[in-house]
Amino acid sequence: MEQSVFPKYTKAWLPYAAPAAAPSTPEEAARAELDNGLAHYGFARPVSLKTESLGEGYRIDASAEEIVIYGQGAGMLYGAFYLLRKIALGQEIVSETQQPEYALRMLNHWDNMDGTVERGYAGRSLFFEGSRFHYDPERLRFYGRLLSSVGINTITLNNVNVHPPAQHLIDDLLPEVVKIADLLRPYGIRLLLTVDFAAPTYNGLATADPLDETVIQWWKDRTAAIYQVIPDLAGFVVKADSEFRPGPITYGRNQAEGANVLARALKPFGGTLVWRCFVYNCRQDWRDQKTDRPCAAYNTFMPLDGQFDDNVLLQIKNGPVDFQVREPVSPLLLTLEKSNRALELQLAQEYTGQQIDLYYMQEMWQEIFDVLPRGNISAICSVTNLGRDENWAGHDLAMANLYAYGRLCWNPDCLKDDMAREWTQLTFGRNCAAVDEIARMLHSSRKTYQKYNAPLGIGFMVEPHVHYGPNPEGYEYSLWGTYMRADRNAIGIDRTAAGTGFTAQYPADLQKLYEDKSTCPEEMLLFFHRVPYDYVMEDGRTMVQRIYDDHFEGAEEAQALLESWKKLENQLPADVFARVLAKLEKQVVNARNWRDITNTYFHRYSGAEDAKGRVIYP
Ligand code: GCV
Repeated sequence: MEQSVFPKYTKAWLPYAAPAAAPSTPEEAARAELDNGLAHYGFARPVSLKTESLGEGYRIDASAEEIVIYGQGAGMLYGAFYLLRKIALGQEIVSETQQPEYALRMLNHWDNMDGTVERGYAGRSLFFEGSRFHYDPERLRFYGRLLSSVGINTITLNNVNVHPPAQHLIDDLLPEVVKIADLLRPYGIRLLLTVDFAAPTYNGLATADPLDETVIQWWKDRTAAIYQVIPDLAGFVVKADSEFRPGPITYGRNQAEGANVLARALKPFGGTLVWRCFVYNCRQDWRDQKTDRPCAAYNTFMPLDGQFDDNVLLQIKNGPVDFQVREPVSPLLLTLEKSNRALELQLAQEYTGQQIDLYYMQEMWQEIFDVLPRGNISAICSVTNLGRDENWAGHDLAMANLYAYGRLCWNPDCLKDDMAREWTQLTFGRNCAAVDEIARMLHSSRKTYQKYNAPLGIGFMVEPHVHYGPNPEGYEYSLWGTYMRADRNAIGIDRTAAGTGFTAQYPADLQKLYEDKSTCPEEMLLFFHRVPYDYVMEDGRTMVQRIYDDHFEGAEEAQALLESWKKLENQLPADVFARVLAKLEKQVVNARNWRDITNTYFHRYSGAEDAKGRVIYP
């Protein structure tokens, strides 16, 4: 493998030198990180590492001149990274013990073996090219360091849509997977393999029916063979019966019957079966007013609550539709009681600006945790935003999302702190003059994007397939169940008891809140209700005037982000400055397009003039 074919890459938030030699254990990695990190930050006190079994946690004793980090395996490495972070941020070092909130802190790559990344906006795959493994081992070690430094401990390599030849990652291509597992193990990172539910049929069986004895045996044998070579495999991930993927329904079985067969094959080895709940009818007819896509996951999985084995983890997208700019929390996350649940987020900015537009996610996650009782989920997962681009995430500032995500998985309490500021200080230096401004830009970015994007909880007003750029009716007459049904009087779908009944899926307090237009949070008004253009909002504006105002303001704020950035030219490395500048210039154009197309669209339907007389194109 020629190194020269691989691009260089930035050090992201780990500015000190990477260890010269590849560590073979997390303890070795911890020592190497400390040696380089302490020297880089000029930290004078001695630091030692001592073994103590604390699971993945660690204990810091700072009571004497010598600081001692106690831990074992990955726990020791997490302790070393934690201490280095505190030093980098200039925080007081105190004696304390830390444990992660969730055992599985996962990152899902949607990488294909041809080198493309589904919904990837940061270049080609870090792992694959030309239908084979193709990677820079040094870069993957750096990737391991980045993930470990924020506590992410589990990854999938390949897309949940398993495209050939990735179905062979569990058999013929397994020796190559083993190499990646070996490379990342010293960073405390375990692999999950994304498998195709129909895998037995690619291996000579006539069916993948989960109740067929030969199929059951096939999964057991294959799983045992995999654990022979990757004994610490975290388990499998499956996208079943979703967007044309095979699953138990294909064979007349239900989701629990399908999941349990794979879970039982994993059970003897302590593996987890991560089963995605993104199941809905993707062949809907827009003329059908009864089927309502947000209802789908709950309708499929709630009746099966209690039927999944204890090593099945149901992975549920944060919203009931599909990672839209603004959605309520998925009711399934709040109502399942007898099944293990994982929250699925999307760092990849599929609908949130594709790593061209700035969109910082901390506040969005905070809103989820505001309604999700602690303990309701036992794991967190996110679709990654990484690729082979020099700056890892395509947009330099999008790395703040990965950083905050890792910190969130370790402990959601971090959302109360300013993760944007922390990331900026670690990346550009604690005393960098741009810190305040960059943190401010990050925090304002989500509101700005929402203002110029689809209004008040409506989704899918985007270019079909690519999902970037405005196209109000791009998905209006499609098969995907993504309608808003605007006409000359109103916009939105009534999802209350009088409409599709979706609100009934929520616990009573939220049901009550969403059911009534006057209590429904305005940002989600058009998600839950069909609302006339002249509906009067809390502040006295009509709904359509609010849409116009938001879109004018959003485009202005995008322009202001660009102007803010221009002032930072001399405070940042020239390459970072130039890359982000180019992104913000594109964002300004994008925001104007959203403003003009959205405003014109609703103006044409409603006939309502803008109260402020601004330009809305006829
Ligand atoms: C991996 C959305 C995306 C698809 C993705 C799917 C999923 O529909 O557009 O690209 O497929 O979600 O989460 O499985």
